Amino acid sequence: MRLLTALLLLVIPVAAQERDVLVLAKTQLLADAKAFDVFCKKHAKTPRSKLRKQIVAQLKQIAAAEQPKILKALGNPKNARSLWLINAVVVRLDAAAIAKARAHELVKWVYPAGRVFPMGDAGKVEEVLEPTARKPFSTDKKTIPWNLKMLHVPEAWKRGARGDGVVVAMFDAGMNYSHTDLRNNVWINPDEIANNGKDDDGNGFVDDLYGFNFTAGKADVKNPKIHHGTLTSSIVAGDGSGGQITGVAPRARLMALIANGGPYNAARGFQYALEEGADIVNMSFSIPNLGNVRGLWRRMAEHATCAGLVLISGAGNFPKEPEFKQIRIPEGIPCVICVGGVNRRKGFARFTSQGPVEWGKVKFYEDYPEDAPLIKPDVAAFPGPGTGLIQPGNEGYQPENNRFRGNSLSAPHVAGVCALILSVNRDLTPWRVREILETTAEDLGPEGKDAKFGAGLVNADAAVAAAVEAKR
Ligand SMILES: [Ca+2]
Ligand SMILES: [Ca+2]
Ligand SMILES: [Ca+2]
Repeated sequence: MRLLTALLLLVIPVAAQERDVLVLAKTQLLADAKAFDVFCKKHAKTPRSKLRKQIVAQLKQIAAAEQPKILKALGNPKNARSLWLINAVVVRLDAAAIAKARAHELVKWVYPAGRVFPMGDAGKVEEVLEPTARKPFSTDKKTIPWNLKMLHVPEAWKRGARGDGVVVAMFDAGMNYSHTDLRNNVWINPDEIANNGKDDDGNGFVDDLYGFNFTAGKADVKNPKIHHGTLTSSIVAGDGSGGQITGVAPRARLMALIANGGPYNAARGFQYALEEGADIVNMSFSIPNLGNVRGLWRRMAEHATCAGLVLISGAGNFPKEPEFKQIRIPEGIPCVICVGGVNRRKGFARFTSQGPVEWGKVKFYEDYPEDAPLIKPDVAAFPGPGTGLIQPGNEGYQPENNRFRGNSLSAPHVAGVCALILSVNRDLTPWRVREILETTAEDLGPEGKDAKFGAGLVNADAAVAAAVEAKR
């Protein structure tokens, strides 16, 4: 009897066939596959700060014009959620309603939405950090790990590039913001009062002090079980308070966003980053086998880039996958800076995914076919083992022979270098930042940009010099 009940419970939701879908509307900021490159050319000289304002406003306008009509056509479903990064609504529909939505003239495509986070009690953040006055930056009596030295980071600091004024959003598994070396660099939402159960700044999220956990609908971004985001954050902006400067950009700010679970959560994360003033997003995830859904991710990434976000992701650790399958989403998206892995001897880190990437069969794009693919990665950095890292607890460092390795560690090096670049030239567009990274990198392997090293090992000093030069 008990077994029968269990079976019924399993069967009923399937029979109802309701699922969360993302209904993409017809009108989008970028009309077709070529539109992103056209946009970049058109806005070659537009300051990034102006792009942010202009494009966010334009995206919201596009969403407001079409979505009420689509929702009406769908019978105004309960709990519909609107997105503006892309013009789309997320709704729970049964099979018949999905078919109806697909056929509607204002609907471009219907995608799976992934997990949709609950909005309810957002809980409390464990520690409320008070903004503190900063001491002048100094490397005196501080240790600097080999990986930062090999990327010529200390020379870039000497030029005055330390990440000041730049916010890096970490799309990761959370962050221990209490660590001695991170706490001075945590982004703090200036208009949100912590732990009062209210959305004081009216941005749609209750008590979002350091970012938000979109996956669980929670305010706290600390994750005592998974240390991944704490380690990646320390490579971006560990400030050396405890004696070792692990961060490439020791004066940048870290925004913590937990946005895994699918495209809906990621879209909310991007929107949050755009509205709350993040400049860079470091993405620590890699999703395989998405088929046409790759196009949805590309659309989100292209729109975010148009609005002035620099997007970065590691190449992944899947060298056993077949050609074209090793570099996934989001790092396989043309506008996302994909970071490959180099070992301490400047050789290829063998656990690293290689390009190229194809887009030949992806709905709405159909460029970069297998016989003329996209070269990825774009640049390379150090995935470990043995890079300078903090301990996941509240203080201290990993030993120099630590075994942490993976391209989740190579990407934040580049996110840090991008923060250095933007700290000396804030208004560079994301595509110009990427161009500077590539043209100043140290070419490795076969001559020119290749499918193992991209344009080569990033050189922070040369990149910062080029960013200063670009101002003139
Ligand atoms: Ca809020
Ligand atoms: Ca509050
Ligand atoms: Ca090369």
